[in-house]
This record gives sequence, C-alpha cells and structure tokens, in this order.
Amino acid sequence: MPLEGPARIVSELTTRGYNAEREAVTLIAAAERPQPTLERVVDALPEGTLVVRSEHVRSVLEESASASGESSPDSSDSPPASSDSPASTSDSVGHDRSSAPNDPTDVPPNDPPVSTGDPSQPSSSSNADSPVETGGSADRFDRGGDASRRALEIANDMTGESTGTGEYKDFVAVFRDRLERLGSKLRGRFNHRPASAIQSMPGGSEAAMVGLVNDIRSTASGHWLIELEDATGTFPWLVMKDREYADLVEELLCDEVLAMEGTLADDSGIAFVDSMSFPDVPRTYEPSTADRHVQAALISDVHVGSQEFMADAWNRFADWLHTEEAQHVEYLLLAGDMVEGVGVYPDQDEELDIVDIYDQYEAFNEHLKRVPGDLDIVMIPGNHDAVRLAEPQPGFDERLRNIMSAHDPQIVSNPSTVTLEGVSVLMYHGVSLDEVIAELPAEKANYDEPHKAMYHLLKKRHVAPQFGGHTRLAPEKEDYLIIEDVPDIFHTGHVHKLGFGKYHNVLAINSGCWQAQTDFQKSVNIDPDAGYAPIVDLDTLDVTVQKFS
Ligand code: D5M
Ligand code: FE
Ligand code: ZN
Repeated sequence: MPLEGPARIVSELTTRGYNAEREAVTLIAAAERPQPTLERVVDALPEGTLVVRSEHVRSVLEESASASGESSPDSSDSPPASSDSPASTSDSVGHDRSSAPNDPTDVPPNDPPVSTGDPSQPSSSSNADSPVETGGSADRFDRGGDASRRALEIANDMTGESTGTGEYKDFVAVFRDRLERLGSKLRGRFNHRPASAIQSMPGGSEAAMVGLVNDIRSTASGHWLIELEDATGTFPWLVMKDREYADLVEELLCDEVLAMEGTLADDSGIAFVDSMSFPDVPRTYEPSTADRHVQAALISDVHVGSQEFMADAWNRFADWLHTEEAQHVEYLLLAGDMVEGVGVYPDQDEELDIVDIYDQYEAFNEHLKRVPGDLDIVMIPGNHDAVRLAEPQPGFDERLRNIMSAHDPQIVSNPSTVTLEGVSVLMYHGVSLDEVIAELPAEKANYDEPHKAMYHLLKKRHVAPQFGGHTRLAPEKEDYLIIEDVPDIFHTGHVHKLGFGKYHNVLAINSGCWQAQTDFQKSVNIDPDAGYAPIVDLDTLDVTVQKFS
C-alpha cells in the first residue's frame, strides 16, 4: 500500500517497533517514492535502533541520489529539513512510548521552533496526511486548520481588581456577599425567616432559615448542634443522631451556606432539623459541549525548580503534543504551582534545584517553549507561586508575565472560569481540598479519589468554604470563591493525585503533577501521581489519560 503522508509513515514505523524524529518522517514523506525509501531506511538501521533519525534517512537518500542522480529532497518543493537546532527537530513521534527513549537528557530543551503564528490564521495545510508545513514549524499536525473555530473566554478573573485591605469590615462584607449570593440559590425553595424572626416564633412552629454555618458541636447525648448565622443574628439547629440527616452533618464545613427546615422546640430557642439543603448543582444539569472534535489537556503542579521536577516526563508530554495522536489537543490549562517556589514549606530549600524564584520561572518558560506554539494556554497560580497566598490569588504580576511569555499564555486569577468553545471550565488550584479531605470522613473524601472532595465543593457552590484553616482568604468587595454559575468542567490540582468523575453531570478533574515524591510527602505517605496528562474531549467531556512517566 502506498504511503500517503507523514501520518501513514509514523504508523508504518510504529508497527515495526520504531519511533521516529519529526524530521525523519518529513524527509521520507518528501522523497519521490516514500514506500521504498522507508524500506531502505529500515533495512539500513543499525541494530538496536529505537528511533529513526533524520541522519538515517539522509544517508539513504544521499546514497540513492548519488546512484540515480536524483536531487535531494532539500532542494525540492517539498518541506525542507529544518535548519533549527537539533533539539527543535528531535521530537519523537509514535504511539509506543515504552520503547521511546525520547530525550534522554534532563536538561531544559533548546528553543524549539517558533509558533506557527497567529492561531486565528488557519495554516496552509488542512489535511493531517498532507506534507507538513514549511518553515521548520514544530506543529506538523494541523491543529491550526480549525483555529478559526477556537473560542476562549475568561470570566471571574480578579487580577487587578483587588480592593480589600484585610480589615474587619472587609471580612464582614465578603461574608455578607457570600450569604446573599449563595442564599439566593436556596431562598426560592423555602419559606425561610431571618434568625431574629425565628427567635421570637412560638414553640412548635415550623421554620426555615438560610444561613452560614457558624459552629458545629456534638452534644453530650451524641446529637449535633449547628448554629446558623444570617445578617440578623444566629439560631441553633439540632440534628438528632438517628435522623437520616445526621449523616450529612459530617460533610459540613464552617462558613458554608445552607438551608435548614424544622420544628421549634416547645420552649423555642432551638429547632429540630427535618431537612438540610445545599446550594448544589441541579441533578439534571446538562453541560455544554463543543460542536467539533477538539481536546484540552488539563494539568497542574509542574514544580519547576524542585529537585523532583520530572523533566523527562515533561519532555515526553511536550513531544507527544506535537504528534498526530495529539492533533486535536488545542488547549492547555495549567491549574497552578508552575514552579516550586521558595520558602513555601519548612526545609523546602534542601530540595531545591533552582534557588532563585525568577530563575525558576525562567526555567519553567523554557519547558513551556517545548509544547506546540499554536496551543491556547491558560494558567492560574497556586500556593507555590510568587503571588499572594491568600485566595483569591490574582494572576502573576508584570515581571513574571514577561518571563512566562512562551506561546503568549493567558494568565488569570485563582480561581477563574475559562470557556472553551462553549464549555466552561472552572479552574481552581485546590488548597481547600486538603481541608475537605481532613474534615470529611474518608469514604466521602480522600487523597486517592480527589474528585470526590471536589464534588463537595460543587455541592457547596464554593471553592474554599472554610475560613481560618489551611486556606487563607483575602477579603475583597465580593466573594470571588463562590461558584456562581455551574461549570461544565471543574479543574483543580494541588493534592498531586489524578482523579476524575462526574457530579450531577459536571466533570471534576484533579490533575496529577510533574514532581516525584518529595521527602515530606514520603514522611506523610503521599504517593503522588506524577507525569500524567488528562485529556478531555470537549465535544463529549470524555477523559483519556496519557502517561509520560
Ligand atoms: O502540595 C502537595 C500536597 O502535599 C498537598 O496535598 C499538600 C501536601 N503537602 C506537601 N508538602 C507539605 C507540607 N510541608 N506541609 C503540609 N502539607 C504538605 P503542594 O503545596 O502542591 O506542593
Ligand atoms: Fe503542587
Ligand atoms: Zn499546591
């Protein structure tokens, strides 16, 4: 069967157990008779070769050119061999990564070829099997063909909007905003009363209240007392231990907003809970999907600068993005912890590979350069990044933006919502997940199933409900941490575990990381999922996981 183009050549080589450099494939595709050329190249490979390199092809082509007087492909109209540095053309292609040595070195890559340019300009070639674009582009497969159909919008980015001074009145304002906005998702469902009105209702009355959880206590007899607060005051609600709702008490976090319905005790002053409701995601929620086959890679926690940063796995990921298999990946989302940072945890400096924070970002940028230039990239900061720790975290400052300029990423706050061709993705780094996992019983939230912890945030419609624990809060004029609109995808990281699942049809994905186990993680038995990239089909919300470690 004739070899129709690079894609067929790659598949032909992989079925014979070889991976191939991009340039080698280009050269074979450009030969006058690709099939016999491929046969001759394979025959001439030194024993033990795993990757077909451009040198292998060139020597075969030169041989046959001198035998037949043919011109070399370099002088034909076909795609020229790249004149860039070797690193720019060393991208292995193929599907069998297990046999792919890829880049055996651990050094940051040299500059790969520049981007194909403006992604809104479709590239000249729209057929993945047609010869590659000219100009030594890294993007052999034609992502750009549909670039005109790309659409990316950002919402809820609070970068540059920070007004809070951290004073008491700011905290009052942000909690008021939370109660108002999350409460409005509940108020329509109940005949609710303010705390002050309930305080003066006669015993035996039915009552409902929407409030913030102010306190959770167990009583001497094993029941639960939950104090709800609203703008008028507080009221205590008693959940009897044998009621069906008792099970929900262990899910509660302080400062979340919910509704309680129940009956006032005879001497009033307290109410017995009959039902408890959360702002939640409707069970019937129907997520939006893209109207073409297009994918997004959702990753986080790169931790460049740490001795445990897995450069090899990253390089394999970046190289894979250049292959045909990844041709539909047009978006790359990074949910924080781009670098390891400095002084984040005690004794962290002992595990630093790069000690200067700006040097860490420079190195991160070098790694970012290796991914295809025509990806649309969005990133938010995490707790290791050089922005304020308190949430919401504004996007990186000018100096860091200038450093992290490879492929012109969109840099937004943590959290932010990015909508890709109609599919909304709530991006949040995920520090509150530690808290959810610590507070809830293990079957409801644990490190091995981080997506389950995410479900609780969706149910509470807030990315970091509890104030005063791990998660630091910077009060702003509004509560940016509220999940105002139901997202189609919820993307977090931070806990360094890969997990995904659906909650009321919303896809929750916690990316793994690109950092091998640190000494601290070893000491507390955190076994990270390092070197994986979850890839989401935006037209179906299906997930496939690519492993690079
Ligand atoms: O944290 C990755 C995960 O490991 C996250 O679940 C917190 C936890 N972690 C890591 N180092 C520490 C220390 N020193 N104290 C407490 N918890 C820790 P990340 O912040 O993304 O590196
Ligand atoms: Fe991290
Ligand atoms: Zn983190």
